[in-house]
Amino acid sequence: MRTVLLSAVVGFAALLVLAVGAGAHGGDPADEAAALKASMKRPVVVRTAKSRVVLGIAHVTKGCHVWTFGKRSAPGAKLVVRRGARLTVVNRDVDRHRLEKLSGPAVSLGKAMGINEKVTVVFRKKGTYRLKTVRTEIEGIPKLDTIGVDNSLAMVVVVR
Ligand SMILES: [Cu+2]
Repeated sequence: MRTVLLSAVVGFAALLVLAVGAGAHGGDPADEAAALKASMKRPVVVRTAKSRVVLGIAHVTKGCHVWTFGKRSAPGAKLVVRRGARLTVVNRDVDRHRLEKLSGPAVSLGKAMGINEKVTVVFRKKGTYRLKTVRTEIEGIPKLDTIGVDNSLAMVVVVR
C-alpha cells in the first residue's frame, strides 16, 4: 500500500514537471538568422518625418512576443525616419530584451530592458540599421503558456 502511494506521488510529480516544462516558453528557433528573416516578411511599417517614435514589445500567446505600434503588431518592424530621430522601445513582455545591432552605422542601443523598462535610441547617421533583440528570462517571473517557437524580434531602420 505504501509503495503504491509512493509511486503514485512520484508519478504525479513527474507529470507536474512535464506539464510545467511543456507550458513554459516555446524556446528559441533552431536557425535564428532564418527566423529573423521570416520576421521581416510582414513587418509593422512606420514611415514618419516625426523626430520621435515609440514602439512597444508586448507579450502574446503565439510566439511569446511581438513589436507593437499603436494597434499594429508583428515580430518584425520597419522604420523609415529622418536623421536624428529618436526611437523609444518600451518592454511590456515578461522577458528581458536588449537591442543588438546586426549591421549598420554606429549607434548606442542602451541596456537590457526589464519589464516596463525602456530605452531610447538616437539614429544620428544616415543608412540602414538591422537590429534584433536578445531575450533573457527574468528569474522569479512565473512562466506563461505560449504556443509555438518564440518569435525572433527583428527591426530594420532606414535613416534618410
Ligand atoms: Cu516573450
